[in-house]
Amino acid sequence: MLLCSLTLTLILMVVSGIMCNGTEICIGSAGVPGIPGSHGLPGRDGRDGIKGDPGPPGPMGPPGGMPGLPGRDGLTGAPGAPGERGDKGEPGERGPPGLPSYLDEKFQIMFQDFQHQILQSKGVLILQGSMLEVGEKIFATNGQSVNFDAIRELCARAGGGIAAPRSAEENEAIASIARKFNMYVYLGFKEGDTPGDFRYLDEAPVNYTNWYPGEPRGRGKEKCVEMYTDGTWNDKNCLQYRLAVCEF
Ligand code: MAN
Ligand code: CA
Repeated sequence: MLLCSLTLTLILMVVSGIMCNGTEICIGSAGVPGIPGSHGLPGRDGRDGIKGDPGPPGPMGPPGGMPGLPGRDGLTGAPGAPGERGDKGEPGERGPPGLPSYLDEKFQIMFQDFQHQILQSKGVLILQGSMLEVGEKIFATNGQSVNFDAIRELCARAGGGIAAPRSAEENEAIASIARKFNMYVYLGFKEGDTPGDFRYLDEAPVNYTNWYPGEPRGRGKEKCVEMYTDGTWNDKNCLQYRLAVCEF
């Protein structure tokens, strides 16, 4: 039996290419790989994975479901049109008395500034030759020649009136403007219902005249008065173009 198993070991060693020396230490070459074993049993379930992304929305359900809950409030609407103007409120209580203007430093500075600006403007206009100062009065022209009504309007818009001389001095000032522009000037007079009854535009009778010899001779048909460049006057129709000279 022992002999039999030794022999078998020896045969197996030789067949599998194992060479041994006398002290039973063997050096063999690798054997032929065996045939693959059969599949094992399925393993145990692994641990749960991480949560996946939400899926796409599903298709719309069939009609006839229950009405949903009311939606959230909409956005705030555009502001409405402004309301009507309210009634004027009661006047407030009277404030404490202010300083007299001559003591109020701010007022003084503002006043001096106004004065300075007015003098500057006056200086520019006088230098331009479009303005003349006679006593309390200022005569000025813009160089335009238009009819009598247009001059009245133009002067009123400027805050004055059409030039109406009340003295020889004022008359000469207007005449010098007429000469400078080489144009006749309509004066601030109008004839009343009685021919030859010329009046200031406020109906007051004229207190100074400088008619050209023989004038007025329009016998009620020439309702306006023009000034020649020598300063004398002529009654004339009101529709000529004459230099606009205003007084302030
Ligand atoms: C024209 C007009 C009149 C004026 C005479 C003077 O006819 O200007 O107003 O009186 O000339 O000759
Ligand atoms: Ca005349």
